[in-house]
Formats: sequence, C-alpha cells, structure tokens
Amino acid sequence: MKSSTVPVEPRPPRPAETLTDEQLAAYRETGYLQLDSFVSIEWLDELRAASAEFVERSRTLTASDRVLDVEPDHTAEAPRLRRLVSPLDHHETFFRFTIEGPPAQLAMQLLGGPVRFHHSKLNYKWSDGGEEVKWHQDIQFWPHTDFTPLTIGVYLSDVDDEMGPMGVLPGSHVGPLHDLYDVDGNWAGAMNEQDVADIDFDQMVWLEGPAGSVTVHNCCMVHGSLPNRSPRARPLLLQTYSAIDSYPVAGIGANGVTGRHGGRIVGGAASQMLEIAGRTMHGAPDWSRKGGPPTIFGSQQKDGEHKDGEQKDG
Ligand SMILES: O=C(O)CCC(=O)C(=O)O
Repeated sequence: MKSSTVPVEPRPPRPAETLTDEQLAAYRETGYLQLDSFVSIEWLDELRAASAEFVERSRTLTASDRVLDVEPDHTAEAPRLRRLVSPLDHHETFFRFTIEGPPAQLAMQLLGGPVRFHHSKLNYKWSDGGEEVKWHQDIQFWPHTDFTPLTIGVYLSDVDDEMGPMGVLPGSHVGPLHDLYDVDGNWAGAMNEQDVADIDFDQMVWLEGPAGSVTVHNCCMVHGSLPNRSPRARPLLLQTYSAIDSYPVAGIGANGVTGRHGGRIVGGAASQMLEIAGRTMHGAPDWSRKGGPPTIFGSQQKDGEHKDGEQKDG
C-alpha cells in the first residue's frame, strides 16, 4: 500500500483549558474576557472547512435567504457574506463545537454548572468594508428571567485593529439598560446618538487576537465593532448560553426564533426551578418539544402513566 493511501487518524481536539479564579473574577467585574489562541488548531481546521462550505453555497444566491445573510453587492464570483444564521442547525461540526466543544465547556465554567444554549451565528464581516455593528447591548434583543446570558465568540482568523474587532466597554454590564428604539419609536437595534455620545471611548477595549482567540461578553455589555477596512475577512463565530435556571421571555425579540437547538441544556438536566421578581417557583416540565398532557385534567389524572385503576395517590 502506498503511504498516501494510509488512512490518517483524526487528531482528537484538545479539551478546553480551565479558567483560573482570577479570570472568573475578572469576568464578573468587567463583564468580558479575552482568551488568546484558546481554541485548538484542530478545531479551527474543522470550523474553517465547515465555514468554507457555506461560502461556496452562497455563490448560488443573489440575495439573502433564511440561512445566509449576504451584502447587497454579493455575487457568485465575489461572495460577500454578512452572516451564517444558526450554524449548528446546518452543519455537524458547528453542532459539536457549540454543544460539546470549548465554548460549551467555557460557558459551564463561567456560569458554574450546566447551561441553557440560546442561539448562535457566524458573523463574517467581509474584507474591504464589511459592515459595522453599531453600539448595543444584547439583552434587549432576547430578554431572559435574569442577566446570566453570555456570548462566547471565536475568531476563525487572525484579527487586528484594521479588521473591525469587537469593542467592549468594561463595567457597562452593570450600568443602564439602553433603549434601542429610534426617536420615532421604531426598533433600531442600536443605542441612540445621545447615549453613544456619552460613551468614554478611551475606556473601550478592542478584542483583537490570533485565530482561535475567544471573546466572552455578558448580555448587558455595551459593545459593537467598526467596519472591516482590511483586505481580509473577519469571521467571528458567536454562541450564547445562560444559566440553566434562566429562561428566555417569550414574545420579545428573537426569543422563540433561535433555531432548532434553542433551549437545549448542556451538561445536565433542568430542574424547572426559576426566580421571577424575587419569588421562586418549581415550574411545570417543558412540553414544547416532546408534547405533554393537553389539559390540567390530563396532568391531574396522570393520563398515559396509570391505566386500569393503577393510580394509588392524589
Ligand atoms: O460581529 C461583531 O463584531 C459583533 C457582533 C454582535 O454584537 C452581534 O451580532 O450582536
């Protein structure tokens, strides 16, 4: 057998490194973390290969669809992607990375146990003018019953200051929650001019780093990024998790449209305990996926559990 035909054993990805107590404390205090070269080259190879498949797929598009958001001047010959929506719904590599890989492990460390996945996206910020992300906080887009949600980003390429790295304002996660509607009352998804004028940009931290570097920001962090002025794309894979006992509030923003795996528990099982306005309760099981008793009668009579007079209590 020629050596070129010998199957190559895949290299197992390295487990994510453990955060130190100092790093955990820094996240709590400042609302963000930056971890240089945190993701292994093995994972990066897989993620880049998966991403390249979507760049190829985008060549058949003349406008954005539900999976790929492309810039207006996108063409088959010169693709210009803005975003891959919910990558883990469309590729096994992204699923494994987000649900089992380094970001999931990191989220569990930061949140102190099993976590609830919310959503993910791959922001491409294409070369030579890839668009800015205006200053905003995330929590208004998808309010939860607490402020534990955090987003973990992974740069798939080296990112320098020309490329529109993400900027975060340390400490702003415990500051005011800004109104992201415009003066006419329309949803803008961005802070208004007055609030932006009040930002002390000298305090802004620009999260640059080599490929595989990780960013973490709390859901209340003021953040954004400038246009990409370089000839290189800036792919940033972002995934959001909350504490297991934090729940998205239905009926507001992106909650309910976060993809097939939104609400999935990572690393444990949900107790259905939750706290709202300082009061704790043990909520009913989640019937949204598997279905459940259709009525209170079904629950109380234990339909499907006790048949032929087996029921002994209640
Ligand atoms: O891609 C970026 O630079 C920031 C992304 C972000 O804040 C968002 O998509 O909500």
